[in-house]
Amino acid sequence: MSAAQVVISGAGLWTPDHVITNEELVESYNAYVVKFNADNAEAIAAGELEAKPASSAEFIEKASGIRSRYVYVKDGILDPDRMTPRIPLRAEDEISDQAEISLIAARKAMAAANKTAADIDAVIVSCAYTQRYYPAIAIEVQHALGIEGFGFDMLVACSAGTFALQRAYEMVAAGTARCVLTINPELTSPQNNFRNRDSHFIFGDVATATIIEAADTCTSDHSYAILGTKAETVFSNNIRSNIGYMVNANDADPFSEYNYFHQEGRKVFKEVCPMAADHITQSLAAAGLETSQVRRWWLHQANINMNQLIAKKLLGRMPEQDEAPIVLDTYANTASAGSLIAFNLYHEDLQAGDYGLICSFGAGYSIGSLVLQKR
Ligand code: CO8
Repeated sequence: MSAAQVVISGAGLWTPDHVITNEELVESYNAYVVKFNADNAEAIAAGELEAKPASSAEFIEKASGIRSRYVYVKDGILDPDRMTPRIPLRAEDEISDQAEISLIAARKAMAAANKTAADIDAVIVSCAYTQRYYPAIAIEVQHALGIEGFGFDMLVACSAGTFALQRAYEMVAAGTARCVLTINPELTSPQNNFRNRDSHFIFGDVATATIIEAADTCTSDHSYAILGTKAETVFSNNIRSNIGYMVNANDADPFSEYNYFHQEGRKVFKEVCPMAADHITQSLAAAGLETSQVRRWWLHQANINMNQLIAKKLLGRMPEQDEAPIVLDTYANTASAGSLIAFNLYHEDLQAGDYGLICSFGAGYSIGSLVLQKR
């Protein structure tokens, strides 16, 4: 028995209402630095502590391509005495923050795919962090939408989006689910260390959702056959976030640098770019394609220079925005959702037969790709 042809038939995007520009972010960071250096003047003068240097909006845009980011809650982030969003704790009978934003993206994806709750058999919530361990956010979303079947959460940092799509693809191909809803509610701002100059500008909040189903049930106006998938992980300590349920048992400070996101950005850049280019070449070759045949590249959105370098390795030239759309200028790095924001915003114009590739790369290291063809 041959496996069913599997398609992506709908995509949904939730973009937060609040924007923080580089200029706003740098103004608040620099106010924090002035205060920190004044408060610690004696220790700095005695050589016991290093003075913190100022950040700059020009550096951020040049080094990353990021100009602004969306945030779920802006209140608190720019307050030099707080530097983290103020998100009120919700009661257990209220919907959780991540389920709420998941639902907005999920309903859009379901509408795009012409699906109701009755059509869907499984929900996967997959992202860099979930706000609690159980009950799974996916089960809360499943319940809110009235979906029967099952749901589960998975975490694979930057590749949580592509890896979830691959698991959904396998379920539909195997016939264990007719239709799967995958969601990436990336609430990065609570884990972003806004007091760290190297990384305070990197992340933004967003949620994306995708519908995966068998081709023979698909009635969507814009559907993409999945021609191949590839997942790859190689252990690296260069991107870490250590916050977890052991924090009290460890007598550790939950707000230490160790517990927030931190990275060796240069090393990541140097190591991940060639890995991603090789991965993509292999992924396309396995589907019988060459890079020149790919009409659109929905690449991970961490750093514009990374995307240009990877595209240049693949194409031998700089890509046009129409070929490899950049969304990180306004969304920043949204962990696993980046390539899927690009897919959401730039997929309807492709012609039947056009090839495209979704690829994520980042912490783990983890790299995931799907080769698609517009139907
Ligand atoms: N303002 C001004 N100057 C600065 C700043 C700043 N904000 N930051 C650094 N500098 C200075 C440095 O001190 C350095 O000065 P000097 O040359 O005198 O030492 C100079 O600028 C250059 O610094 P870097 O070498 O650090 O700068 P880069 O050009 O390498 O750019 C980047 C830094 C942008 C971080 C770049 O290295 C990069 O993008 N690397 C790739 C990173 C990447 O993709 N990481 C993946 C992270 S995301 C992920 O994996 C998933 C996690 C998901 C969730 C997270 C939720 C929070």
